[in-house]
Amino acid sequence: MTALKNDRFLRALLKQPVDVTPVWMMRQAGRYLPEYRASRAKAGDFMSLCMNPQFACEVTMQPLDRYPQLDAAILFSDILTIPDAMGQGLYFETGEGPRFKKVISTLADIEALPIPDPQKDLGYVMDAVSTIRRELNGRVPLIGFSGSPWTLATYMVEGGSSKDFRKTKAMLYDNPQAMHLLLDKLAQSVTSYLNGQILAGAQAVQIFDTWGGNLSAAAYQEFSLAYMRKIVSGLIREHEGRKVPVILFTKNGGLWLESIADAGADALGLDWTCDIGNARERVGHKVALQGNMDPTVLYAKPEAIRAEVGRILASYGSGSGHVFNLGHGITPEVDPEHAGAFLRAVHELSAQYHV
Ligand code: 1CP
Repeated sequence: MTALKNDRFLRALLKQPVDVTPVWMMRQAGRYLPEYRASRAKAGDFMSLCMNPQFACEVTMQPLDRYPQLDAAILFSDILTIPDAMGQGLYFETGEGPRFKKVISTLADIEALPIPDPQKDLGYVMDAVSTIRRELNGRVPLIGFSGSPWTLATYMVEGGSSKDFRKTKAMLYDNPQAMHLLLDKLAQSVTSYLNGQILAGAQAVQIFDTWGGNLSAAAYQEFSLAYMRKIVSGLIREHEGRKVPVILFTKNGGLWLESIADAGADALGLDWTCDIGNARERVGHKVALQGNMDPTVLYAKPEAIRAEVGRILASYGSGSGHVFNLGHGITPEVDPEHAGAFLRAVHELSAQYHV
């Protein structure tokens, strides 16, 4: 394997010294980039991009080619590959988001769900990881990812996106045993899926718990965090002679950072609702932090973006343990020039904190 030419992302996750604060953007390959829209048109649709390792590799590389400041690549795929491999039939209605042909609603549905085998059932993802690693040739580390069991369960039970998670929460409170069985199967599936990605070449992994912050404090512990803790304890933590850092991102999880920091991961992703300096005081002795600029700041002018980057860097303060990112994914309407201004500002303004 080629040695990494830029490893400041991995170093910051392990709180080792860096020259500048590393940066990447959630959803950095996506619809805000004209080159992504062209690739998607060529492939036909979104799932064809994901399922063809050459296309997945092409779109993963697009933001890196455009922005030399990016310190990490993220596998181009989706969290919903797991429910698809469990037989739910994922499809995307143009402009409507994800949908499933088969929805999970009863205990019998859950009992019938298979645990996907990463090689046999999700081989296209493993192939994408190894293809991207080869293409990266040590340029920056590659991040693998999965959804959290709770976040995946919401899509599986609702049949797609939801505003209120009506069916999923009714199942949680009416039939907690069924929900636990579903989450347990998902935790097993996610563990072997992420381990498969690590063996195929992912150098760090992130678990996206996009909807965990929608639970009550008690339900979050029991139905989301417990399963992420289980996954973390089953992950391969060292590969190719290097640590493989694990990042947990619970959107709207700011109230629970202390308990998330105890789940065994190396780093926590923060959305923009918490102050990163305060988060560092609370959990910075245990974990590194990733985040946390409001993605809508990218609609403002480059000077305002730069000021906000400066404010977040100052709030975190000196020393390693911070990976700069947005607090959630970049949105399709953002001007790519503004994303560039954001990335440049992180490197330019952060050197002073690493002397
Ligand atoms: O081209 C298109 O129209 C599809 C848009 C799109 C893209 C670019 C979807 C559909 N997924 C993706 C890629 C994707 N999804 C990545 C790629 C890597 C990168 O960051 O560049 C990642 C990490 C995801 C993860 C993902 N998918 C999450 C968790 C992160 C988050 O944003 O909260 C979730 C919730 C999904 C589900 C999903 N897939 C696609 C959409 C539009 C959604 C969200 C639907 C909803 O809001 O409920």
